[in-house]
Amino acid sequence: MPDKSRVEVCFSPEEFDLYKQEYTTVVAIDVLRATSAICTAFENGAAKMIPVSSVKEAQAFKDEGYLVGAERNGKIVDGFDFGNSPYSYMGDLVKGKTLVLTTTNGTKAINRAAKTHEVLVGSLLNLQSVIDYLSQSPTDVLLLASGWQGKFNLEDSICAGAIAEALLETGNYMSDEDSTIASLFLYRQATDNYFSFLKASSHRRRLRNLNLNEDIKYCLTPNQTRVIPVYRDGALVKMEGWV
Ligand code: 3SL
Repeated sequence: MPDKSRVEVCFSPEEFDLYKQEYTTVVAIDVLRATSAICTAFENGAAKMIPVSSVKEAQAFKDEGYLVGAERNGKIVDGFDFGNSPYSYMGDLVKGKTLVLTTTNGTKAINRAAKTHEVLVGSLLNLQSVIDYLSQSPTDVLLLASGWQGKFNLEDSICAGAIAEALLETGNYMSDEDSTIASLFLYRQATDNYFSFLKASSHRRRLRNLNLNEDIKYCLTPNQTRVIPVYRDGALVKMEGWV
């Protein structure tokens, strides 16, 4: 019988170096809201999305005429086309376009992992699709929560727990890190109602104070798309031959 693949959860990009050697694929997760916005853009026909880590880099793309989203601390950065709301990435505006995005945590997590690994973008929006893909093509996979400014957060860890649970159930995966066990526990507690489970979470509070309740509801509603964004040559594109 072939060896099982490994699935583990990393709670924050700050811990990434402790895990990175052993994995082929990283799934970057930022449920509220970066990876949800990215999945939404591809569902709405975006051609490419360039994740950049700093506002300075984003400004350089803006100066070249790109459509650029920039968010810091939940707010649109002045002078950019949009921020991080998934609702900004719907409709004809994004169709066929190459977009650029910088966010407080999500794009940094993607870029950090992309230097050394194949990176897929996961969220609750494309949860089942990511599970199906990794079930069909088992590989050593690290589920990388973007967290908040280097710290643990609930929503990304719950999404990681949902993916880990489904992959372990296939029998083709194993895990032995406590972070994965903790994510499984959190996911099982939250699965009946993410919205109410996350009521007290710091990021939900932060976004609610910015009147972003509709964004939160949308991002916490699983399986609205089958797209899987994947990082190739400096940009995210829709995974070819999938959906
Ligand atoms: O940190 C991020 O990447 C963002 O998704 C944060 S926020 O949802 O825009 O506050």
